[in-house]
Amino acid sequence: MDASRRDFLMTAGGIALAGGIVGSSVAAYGADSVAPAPAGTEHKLPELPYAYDALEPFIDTQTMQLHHGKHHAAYVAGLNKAEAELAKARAANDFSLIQHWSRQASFNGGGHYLHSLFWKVMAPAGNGGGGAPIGKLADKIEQDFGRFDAFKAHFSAAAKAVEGGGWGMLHYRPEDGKLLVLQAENQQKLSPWGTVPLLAIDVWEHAYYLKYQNKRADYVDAWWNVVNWEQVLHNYETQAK
Ligand code: MN3
Repeated sequence: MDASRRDFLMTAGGIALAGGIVGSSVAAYGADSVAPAPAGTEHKLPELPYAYDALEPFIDTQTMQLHHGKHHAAYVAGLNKAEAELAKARAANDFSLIQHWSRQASFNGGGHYLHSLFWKVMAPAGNGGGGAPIGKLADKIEQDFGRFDAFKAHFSAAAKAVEGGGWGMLHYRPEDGKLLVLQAENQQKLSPWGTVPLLAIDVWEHAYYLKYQNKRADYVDAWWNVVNWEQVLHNYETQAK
């Protein structure tokens, strides 16, 4: 549809709506305007960069299987569903469920994004995982947090204190080039605009309960053994140019 035709239909629809004579979206827009929605992005579950048992003993195999194969997969499916429903809503000009699908897109989109980051910032202990920050990131952490131990204590405390399901995170803020320790509740709440996650730990119970039960603090403390600092450095260098 060209722009003038679309403008005409939008105007006609607007007039019809204003006049209160619209029985359906088809009536407002004309039957020929209810076209299939443009194809959206098909989000896919990324493969783990290691085997399910690679993070043992700190993160157990069954937790990894369920977390990646079931939980993350469900966020991907939920995001695809939400975006498809929003496209359908536009095509039909029926926004009666806009609140629901907007929330679903945010929640599942946040889940897909953060889990994709989470898998990448971990590696088998002693084989890419553990140790301390390296390179420019090590310098930057000292600059912004005083020393690595202070950063680690801050990050761990934030992760342990998240209320309900959520995340402990390190973000980079391009505006002033600062690193920030933040929390996220669920998959998407409490993070400010304009900052980029570099490192994240999932502290939803599904991330640790099989092995650690209610002892989230033990899981957070153990998790440092599998942090892939090479990847976190890469994430930082990608953002801080
Ligand atoms: Mn999770």
